[in-house]
Amino acid sequence: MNIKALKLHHYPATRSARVKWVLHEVVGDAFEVARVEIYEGTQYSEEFLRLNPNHSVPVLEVTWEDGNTQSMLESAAMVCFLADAYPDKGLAPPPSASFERADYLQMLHFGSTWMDMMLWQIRIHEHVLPTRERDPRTVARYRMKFAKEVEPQLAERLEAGAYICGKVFTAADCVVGHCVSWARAYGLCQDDVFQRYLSTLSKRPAFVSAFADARQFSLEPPQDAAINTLFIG
Ligand SMILES: N[C@@H](CCC(=O)N[C@@H](CS)C(=O)NCC(=O)O)C(=O)O
Repeated sequence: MNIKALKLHHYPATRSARVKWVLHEVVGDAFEVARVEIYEGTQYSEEFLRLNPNHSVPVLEVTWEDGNTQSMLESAAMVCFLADAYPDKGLAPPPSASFERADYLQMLHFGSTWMDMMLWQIRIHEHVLPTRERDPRTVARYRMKFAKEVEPQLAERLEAGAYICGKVFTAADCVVGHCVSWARAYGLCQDDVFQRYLSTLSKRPAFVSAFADARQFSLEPPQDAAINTLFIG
């Protein structure tokens, strides 16, 4: 069935930016964006919780040609879905038993689970949890693990090819690229190879559109922000 409309619930530079990037790659500007003020706690409103009980962005509403609307709640699923839904854009090796498809899925999910998990722990223990709940050991553990284990794996790939899966840009770059940029905000991924990677990615018009609002994001929520009392992990 054909997709009739797409609507992204988004907050600048967060995980919804990965999906916004892929949306710009596949449909240009032909999708709706609803900004969710996550520092003001809009994601905990009854209306938003009906859409996403996990109180988070992104949410992607997909309206099908029969008029039904479906909500997707996981950024990696959205990225994969969109790349496959618009095969003419060449963002993913076709879903078949191939080395390229296996490698693409491996890297997309390495970004969305393994890298993301470490960055999220650093983020909440450095910036989001109430001070009494922050654990410096968790931050130290994941900073060390990211630098010692993740960075060399990425660097080896990026030294062999401009993109995370080799010579061709794929939707896996939208996830890994977002995580690399996130990591750099924490002083990780500082080697030249990562700078080169982001410089290559940032030349894409879809990247420019997706991150045009990124400066509106601050790592630290304002002191009086509602999220400081509402956030539950
Ligand atoms: N599994 C989700 C995680 C989404 C997520 O945690 N989003 C954060 C922003 S990056 C959020 O909206 N947090 C708000 C909150 O939990 O209060 C995905 O990757 O799509």
